[in-house]
Amino acid sequence: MSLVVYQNYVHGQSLSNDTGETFEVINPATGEVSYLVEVADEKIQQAAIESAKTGFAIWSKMTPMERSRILLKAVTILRERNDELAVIEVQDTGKPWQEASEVDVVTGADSIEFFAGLAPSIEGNQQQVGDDFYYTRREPLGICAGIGAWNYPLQIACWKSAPALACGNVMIFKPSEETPRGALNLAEVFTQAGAPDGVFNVVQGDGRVGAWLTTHEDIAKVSFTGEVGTGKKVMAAAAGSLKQVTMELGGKSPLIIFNDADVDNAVSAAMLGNFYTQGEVCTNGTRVFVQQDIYPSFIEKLLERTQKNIVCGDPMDPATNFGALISKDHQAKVLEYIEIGKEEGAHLLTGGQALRPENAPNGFFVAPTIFTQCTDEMTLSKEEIFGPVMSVLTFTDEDEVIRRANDTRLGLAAGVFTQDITRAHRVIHQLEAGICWINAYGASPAEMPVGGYKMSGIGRENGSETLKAYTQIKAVYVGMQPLESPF
Ligand code: TXE
Repeated sequence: MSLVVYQNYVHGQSLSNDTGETFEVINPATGEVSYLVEVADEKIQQAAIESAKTGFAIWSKMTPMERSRILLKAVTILRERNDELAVIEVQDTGKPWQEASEVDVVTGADSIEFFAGLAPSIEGNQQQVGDDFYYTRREPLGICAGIGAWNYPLQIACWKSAPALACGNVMIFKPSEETPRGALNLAEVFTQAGAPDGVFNVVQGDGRVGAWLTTHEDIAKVSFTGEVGTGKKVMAAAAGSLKQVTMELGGKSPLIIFNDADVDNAVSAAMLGNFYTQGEVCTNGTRVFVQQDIYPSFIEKLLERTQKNIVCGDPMDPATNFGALISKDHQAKVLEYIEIGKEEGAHLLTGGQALRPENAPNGFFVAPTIFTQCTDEMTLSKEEIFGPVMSVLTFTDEDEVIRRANDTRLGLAAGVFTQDITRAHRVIHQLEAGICWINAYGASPAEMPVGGYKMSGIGRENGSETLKAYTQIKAVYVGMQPLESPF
């Protein structure tokens, strides 16, 4: 049976490339090729830029209310198509249906809804300076590029396009080559909602197409989600044309459990922060610091719930809550980290092996894995693994754990569990991280700005703060008197 071939999305429709070059997309739960996708070649790239210019000329002249109405129509369509779109996220990512049907489309739509609501509130200001005065206008940047990672394909496309389009910009978006379809679906939804052609174009391909987006002169800004190493390349390339950048990068975030924490809650956080989306979440709390006295009960409950409550298998089975890793290569990378952990002396408490569930025998699965007796110097404690591998460390006092938690060039997220409210805030205020939770972990509502400190990122997504990244301020000075001049 011949495979379906998906294309690039330019000017409100699919557009075929000239070279005929395609790449395969694998379903991580079956190991089989799902479909092919045409690469954005020279023709597509040029067409995408011309289309974006045409779209911008119309979209940026619409009123914020008109843009808001179209974005809200897109939200309605996304929510109506929730389940159909969630299935595609499962097939592309290997994540459980349980998650995709509840989180991926919902949180993408939430972000578009949030920024659609803010669009009409964008305003400048005016001040008198004697008889003269000045006023400011917040104007769009123009063409923005979005480059997505593969763990939340549709959500990332929504989170990047929402503020950009709300402010009157247009976007050319490149999804990860591992998960191309979510962005194509979003493009169709924007068109169905009434967005003018060229407002949201989708170009397909790997880092080469991504690199093109970061260097093209007509692109004003790049919003990137991915690894730190790639983020550095993106930022360096963007410097050539002084593009603005938003960087949503990786992390190796601390989750700190104090002696007085509610142990069941703390175990929930550790499992959510390491096994949800089979560990492929950038904000994961993969360094779990447990204070000495609570350690025995914490470990006992953690092991019991990990061995009893995790259902690994066919991600489309509603009972599955733990899916396949994105690719065979990624599965091998995670297994390699597990071997390194053993060699460096960490104690493997549970997991550590590839899995072959009966209902998905050919998928790329790795067992939920917990290492204890970890030290700060171990590779497991220093490098982002981006898989279901939890590193448990112990600590004695508050100052020690804060110092150790901050002892990294990364700074994406952090969590603190304690019933002592002053300690919770005192500690979280000292942690060098941009996305923090107290007695919670992972929640990321559209209202909350998210992004990293240090090497984990630049700028924010979601939250009203993010609007500022998608407009530029023009100041206009108005002379009310004859102009004085010494000449
Ligand atoms: O990243 P990659 P992946 C991070 C997560 C992990 C990574 C996993 O922590 O580190 O993303 O995603 C394109 N110029 N986050 O493996 O390999 C590539 O084609 C331009 C953080 O996808 O960096 C893909 O589309 N683009 C995040 C994208 O970059 C290039 C939440 C990412 O690829 C390129 C989710 C180049 N030279 C995941 N090379 C957060 N902080 O919110 C590759 N690409």
